[in-house]
Amino acid sequence: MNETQDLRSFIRLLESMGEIKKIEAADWNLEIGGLTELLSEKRGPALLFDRIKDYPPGFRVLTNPFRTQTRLASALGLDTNLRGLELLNAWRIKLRGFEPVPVTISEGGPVFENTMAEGEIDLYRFPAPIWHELDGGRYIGTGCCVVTKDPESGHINVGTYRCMIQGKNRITVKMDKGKHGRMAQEKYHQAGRSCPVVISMGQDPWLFLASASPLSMDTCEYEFAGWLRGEPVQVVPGPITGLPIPATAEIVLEGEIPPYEAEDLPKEGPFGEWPGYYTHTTVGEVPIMEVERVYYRTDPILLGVPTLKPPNQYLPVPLSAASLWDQLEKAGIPDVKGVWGFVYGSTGPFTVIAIRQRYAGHAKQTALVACGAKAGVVGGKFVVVVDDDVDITDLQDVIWAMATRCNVREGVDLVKGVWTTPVEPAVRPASRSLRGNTMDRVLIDACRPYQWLDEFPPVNAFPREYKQRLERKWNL
Ligand SMILES: Cc1cc2nc3c(=O)[nH]c(=O)nc-3n(C[C@H](O)[C@H](O)[C@H](O)COP(=O)(O)O)c2cc1C
Ligand SMILES: [Mn+2]
Repeated sequence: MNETQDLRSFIRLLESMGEIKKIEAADWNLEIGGLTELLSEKRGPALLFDRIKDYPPGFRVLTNPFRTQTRLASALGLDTNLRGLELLNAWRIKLRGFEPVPVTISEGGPVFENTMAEGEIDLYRFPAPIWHELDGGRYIGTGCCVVTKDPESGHINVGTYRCMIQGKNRITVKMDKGKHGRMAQEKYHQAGRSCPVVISMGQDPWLFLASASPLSMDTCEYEFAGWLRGEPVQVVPGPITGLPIPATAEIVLEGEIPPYEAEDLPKEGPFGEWPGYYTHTTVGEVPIMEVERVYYRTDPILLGVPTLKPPNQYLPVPLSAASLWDQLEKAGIPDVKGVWGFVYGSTGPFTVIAIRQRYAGHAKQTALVACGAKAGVVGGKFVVVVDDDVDITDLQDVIWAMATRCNVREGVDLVKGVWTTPVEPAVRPASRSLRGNTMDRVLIDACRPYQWLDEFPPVNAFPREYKQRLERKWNL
């Protein structure tokens, strides 16, 4: 690779593919968010906003970077003609070959072209949008990468957690409990120390994908990004924290999260979240970062990846379904032919799994494992298991299978009290607990009953191959 692989080279690639549109003079207050949602609905091009109202030309925002399967496949280094389950499966197979690619350390980089030092810091100098109508503030961090270091092991973690501007030099960083960055932060605070943090607000797409992916605790997202893009990520030790800063990032904040009491923390949210609601607004819960330095490239580009109401989502295929597929196989479920999700900020809320049934109880076993497996648990509610003649990426086909093959009394189960996400809308506000909440699961076996499979009525549709022959014969 001759060219630096940064956000700018990705934008040039999108230009050469005809997959990006420039928009001038939009307002950071709702218009950028509205246009992002509209073009996401249309599965349109990526959007590069320039000459944003109230801001100097060159201070830009990029949104919808991966909204089409062509763009996503290209970023994942896969065949850009792959679609649906084939694209998901190609990603799953590629993931098996993951080998960490360590970072290289350089002395400087474009990110240091401009600096705001203490006293000069003003986060409002960047065109952070109000993304959705009821948002409680300006979210500068949506397509962001939060870098932390475990004080015991020295392990570096990079995670995407939403960040709201709370003042010229203060932002809340919503690392939910159990997330890797949060666990590192808690260790510093238990020792009475501040947690050093670096946040990149615009960076190459591979680092963002790594940062937003559910990787294991011992995987460093920088090393995953290096593998994904085929060359090491270049980092520069942060002048204040020593934490690795991506050399070609667009905007980077460096500072710390001091130990806090609940009364020190402001209101966070509301924010239009991935299930499609403004659910999780809190006061006194979300950690706050004191920003001590800001570094940015000349004409910086903020990467905006706002969560949107389903079926809009920043990815055109539910990539996390690949992890659930693997976890089912690791749990010993044979003949899983595909996994898909329909409310896929995560696979959980409505998961569909196709199997080739091999024995009595196979379908129930699949549903039980899926509702507890790590990759299926977040926001989980419905797990549907179907035979592999059903196209699980087509909701009509899934509903047809549920409506016709499910023998309701035998095929539907309720599992109570499973782990869930803080953004679950169906937990009453007064019942929300700081210790987290649970949600029940409905397991739906929509497979033809294995015990009398041979007696089940045949499907009333011509085979696809026959119809393809007809198409060719009559040139249809
Ligand atoms: C656009 C976007 C926003 C996200 N916002 C949050 C958030 O505010 N809090 C959170 O805990 N996870 C959020 N996530 C999910 C995390 O990025 C994801 O769980 C990731 O694996 C976290 O990294 P970690 O496993 O190293 O903790 C978001 C993901 C995306 C794509
Ligand atoms: Mn991690």
